[in-house]
Amino acid sequence: MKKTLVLFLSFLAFTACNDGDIIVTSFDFDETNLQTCKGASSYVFYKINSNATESISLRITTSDELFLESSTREIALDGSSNVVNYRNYDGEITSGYFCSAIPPVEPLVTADYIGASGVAILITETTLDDNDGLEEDMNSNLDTDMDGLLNFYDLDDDGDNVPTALELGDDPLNPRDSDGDGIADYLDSDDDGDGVLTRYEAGGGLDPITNVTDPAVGPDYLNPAVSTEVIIDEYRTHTYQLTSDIQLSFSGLVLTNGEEEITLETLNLGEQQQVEDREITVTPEFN
Ligand SMILES: [Ca+2]
Ligand SMILES: [Ca+2]
Ligand SMILES: [Ca+2]
Ligand SMILES: [Ca+2]
Repeated sequence: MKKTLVLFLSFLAFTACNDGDIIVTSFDFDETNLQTCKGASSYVFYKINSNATESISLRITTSDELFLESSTREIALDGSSNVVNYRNYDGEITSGYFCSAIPPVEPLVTADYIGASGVAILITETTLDDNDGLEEDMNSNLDTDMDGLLNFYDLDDDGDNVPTALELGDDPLNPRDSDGDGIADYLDSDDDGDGVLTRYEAGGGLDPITNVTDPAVGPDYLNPAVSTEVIIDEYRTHTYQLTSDIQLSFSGLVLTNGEEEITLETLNLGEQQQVEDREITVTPEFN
């Protein structure tokens, strides 16, 4: 006889009956961290409970990058390419159990509930940061130099090939304005106001800072007395930091193990911070 147990929001404990045997599982994953392994064409999200003899895992088969931009994905479980396993073991397991290509033979799986129906909800929140010293609004679409990198992750906001971090001066709240025209250097394409773009005061290179005619004054782009123009319509290489956090939950998850069936209306596996944390390097096209 098939028995169905429906749990609402509470997963601290449940029991399932099977021909007189009482199977007690803690289903206690609240205290443990969500972890992730990424393979060539799959991801595994898993939690190992505190005594390391139970796990719940989700394997998704996809070659998509799931962590490079903010998104909410609903992934239908099908029992094969996208599948949940809730397992008990006869000994402790470690993250290597999920992250190695060939699972270890020990410990043994003593119970394996397979989740072949329901929906996994994966929320990715991605942050991009140019670390340029400015507090910048991540919701702003401002792209001052129109190079395709929005200001909040563009390390050279005005596209003059002088990094913003080197144009702010000592106080980012009162950024330097060398020519006093009311436009701060980091947003001013002609910093010394001599009529020649800063980008064109680099002696034909990509670094205006090192092009110095008069060492007593400094670089030509900050010396209004020198206005030698060499047209250079190229940007230097940009880098920014990409960081992603994820949240994983399930809706309508049905776990089956032979005749036993457990239905979880919702199951929240919590979050993992910085599942992705990498530096992106890009050289913007000049338009
Ligand atoms: Ca930009
Ligand atoms: Ca700049
Ligand atoms: Ca200015
Ligand atoms: Ca200039």
